[in-house]
Amino acid sequence: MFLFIPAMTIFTDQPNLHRSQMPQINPKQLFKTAQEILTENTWEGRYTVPSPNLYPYQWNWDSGFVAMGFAHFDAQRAMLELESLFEGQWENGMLPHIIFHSKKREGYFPGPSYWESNKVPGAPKAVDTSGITQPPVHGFILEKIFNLHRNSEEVRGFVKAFFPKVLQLHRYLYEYRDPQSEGLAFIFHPWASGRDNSPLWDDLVKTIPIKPGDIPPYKRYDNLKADPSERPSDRDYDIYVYLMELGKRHQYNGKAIAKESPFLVQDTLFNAMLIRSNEALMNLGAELGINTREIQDWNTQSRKSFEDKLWVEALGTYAPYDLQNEKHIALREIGAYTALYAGVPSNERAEVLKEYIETLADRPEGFRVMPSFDPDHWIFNPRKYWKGPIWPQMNWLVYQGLDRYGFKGTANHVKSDFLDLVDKLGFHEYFDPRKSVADQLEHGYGGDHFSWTAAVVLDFIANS
Ligand code: 9WN
Repeated sequence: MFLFIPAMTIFTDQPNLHRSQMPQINPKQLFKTAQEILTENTWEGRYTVPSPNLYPYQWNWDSGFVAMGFAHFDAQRAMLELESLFEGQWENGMLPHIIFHSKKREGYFPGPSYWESNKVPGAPKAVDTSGITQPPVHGFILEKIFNLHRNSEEVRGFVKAFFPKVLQLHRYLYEYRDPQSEGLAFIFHPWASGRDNSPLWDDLVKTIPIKPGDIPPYKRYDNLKADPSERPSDRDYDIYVYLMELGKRHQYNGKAIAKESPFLVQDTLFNAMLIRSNEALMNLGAELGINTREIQDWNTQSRKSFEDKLWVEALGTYAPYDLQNEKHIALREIGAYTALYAGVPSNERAEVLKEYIETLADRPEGFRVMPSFDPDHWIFNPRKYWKGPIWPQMNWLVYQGLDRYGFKGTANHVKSDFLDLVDKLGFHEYFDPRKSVADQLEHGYGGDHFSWTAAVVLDFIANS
């Protein structure tokens, strides 16, 4: 595909960002490096790993973003990425968070043999997978690929054939993960939120008692490959293992897990992605002549429940709901702001969300937007994984939401802050939001050569 990328400065109409402070980036170079990263992170010609050293398998929502990145320069690879990912889909529709195409690779816990997916009826026979899922981004990624290649018969054919797989994933979420039929799917593991050690889960997991013998011995690799001070704690990992063991005992059956799991959460990001993906499927249905009545009914209810149940007036934002303890997890955190992309908030609420994001940009100590957690909370940590750093795919989602509601200046600020970080600090997993600190660093945090960082750069630059 031919793509014209003009030399440019990322402009923003954000009033508080003066022209002299506007980041100068080299979009052609960034675009090229991003292409190289996705190509080099693709293994066996068919699937892409998030980061070759740290995460050596195919991950669920990472591959969604990867497919979007490829769609900007190689439609075949975009389609193959989704196809290889959905090779891991279970018969009941569940899409696992990791697909272990290559069993021989080691150096990640929990690896292919941990999950025992091969013992679960309806799990794929040809490939091992994990037993939990991740935010359902695939509907809107499919729509993205379609929109970029709407004149290609091959892509149209692919999208039409692929549509039922995404539909089946959504049907699984409504059937197995929504015991009260509220239209809000639950997750039973922090990893399924995509935001592993977010402070959101801290209080809840503290209530989970782990007695000796409750969890098997295990060996972490993540803290050997990335700076351990940035990674989740050992106690976090014990909880992750405890909840995986619980899932394994029930063969990962959502209905059975709902009765027992101490961690049962209707998450903001997870449900915002479901709603946005429902909407994308409805749009695709209209384009391709597919009946979407069932999806429309789901989505009407999901949108209403999200608005009614997850909004916390005192915070002025949405918050996940803890189903076991029947209360909000009332903390200010980035997942809530992705509701904008799902088109959920009323204009009044959208304004409140946008204003908060602007206050982040205006802080006297100098922040890039948008940190993953509330910088005014004592637990905020700008280096520690999901407790504060800026994450590429989250910035992309927040950008899309602001843009959808017409908040172009704030949206462009989010985009330009992110591109500026990658330009200065490389294609890392996450970044320090404090300008004074990040500008003195030589690289970002976590894994390097990171796939969704590349994918987000490709999409941002192609649409600039
Ligand atoms: C567990 C791959 C994944 C992302 C998640 C991110 C991190 C894994 C880990 O890496 O989680 O799934 O081992 O820490 O939190 O969002 O999909 O990039």
